[in-house]
Amino acid sequence: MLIESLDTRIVELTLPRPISTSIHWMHSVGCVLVTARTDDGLVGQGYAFTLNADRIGAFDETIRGLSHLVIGQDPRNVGKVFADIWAALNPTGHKGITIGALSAIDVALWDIVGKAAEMPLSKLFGGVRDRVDTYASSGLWLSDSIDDLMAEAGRFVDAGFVGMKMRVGSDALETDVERVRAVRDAIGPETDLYVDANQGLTPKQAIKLGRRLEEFNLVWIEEPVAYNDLIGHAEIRAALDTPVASGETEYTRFGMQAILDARAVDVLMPDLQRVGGFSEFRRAAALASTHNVAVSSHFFTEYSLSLAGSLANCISVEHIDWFAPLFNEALEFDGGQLVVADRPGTGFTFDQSIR
Ligand code: SMN
Ligand code: MG
Repeated sequence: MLIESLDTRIVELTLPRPISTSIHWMHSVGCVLVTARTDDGLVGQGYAFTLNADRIGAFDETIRGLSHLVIGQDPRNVGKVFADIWAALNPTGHKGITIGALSAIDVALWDIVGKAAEMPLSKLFGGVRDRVDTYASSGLWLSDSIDDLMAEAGRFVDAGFVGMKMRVGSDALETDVERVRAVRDAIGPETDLYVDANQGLTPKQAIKLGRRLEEFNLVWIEEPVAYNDLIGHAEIRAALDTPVASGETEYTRFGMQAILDARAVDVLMPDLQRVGGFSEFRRAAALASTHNVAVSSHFFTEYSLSLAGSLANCISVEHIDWFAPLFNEALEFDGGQLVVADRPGTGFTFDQSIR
């Protein structure tokens, strides 16, 4: 079984409305869809994306620039292809666009491996669960008014979500407190509430805000400070009862190891694209387990189910609905949890009519 072709296609998905976090303004996501085909007719898919399609062409170019290391290879040797690409990336580095390209290829090859075995990847990796906790994350933006926050939080509850994430990191601490109080009031004490500061605070600000937010019984405070301020994370973690989550902005097992060694997080949040695909996410989760730290996936809801279904220390999957139009298959919910797809490979295939 050999890979015959590796094709890419760029698709831009417009968000329902322009939105912001403390550091991002977004109106769309640009995606490079990667499709690998074997000589015996199997198809594997993966994608990389950027907010607003910023520099998406550079991702496309980097993926296509690695195709000579993929074409002609047996996809079941995904470990060899990963190692060859890793070695080839050495001069340009193991962060940023290079790793995003490797990740999309890694996901596409694993997708073929699962299809060749006629098994869902969650089972091929060694299944641990067929349902996983999730929380609504495609809403409650910093750009939303308090009335909008309360209305949207109510809609998430009505839709069956048992948890949701709101963004903090407003200009004034009191504004954040007021907004979190409003959402907590809207959803009641039983619904899980997460906050994400998107690195918008200093350690002092985060501790001050975190103390004020303890009364709202948050599941976690995410990226309270700059992603690379690991000492700052650890200080916040020591000062608060509320758990600290981070990791989405770091790359590869080496980045994850530094976070874990610094005792910076209660929950490690690798992002499939930045960590380095299924191969590297699984290594990151193993590293986290040696620190008795839980993992929760960032973005990539559909694909992360393969990981959540097979990683004992994965506690939840972030639910982002932005990428649903890419796929023929819809996510399945059961009592506020996400169902791990019981279809071969990732269980998700691109809708070829998407533009
Ligand atoms: C986030 C990151 C980038 C764009 C939107 C939201 C956020 C999350 O950090 O974790 O969802
Ligand atoms: Mg985040």
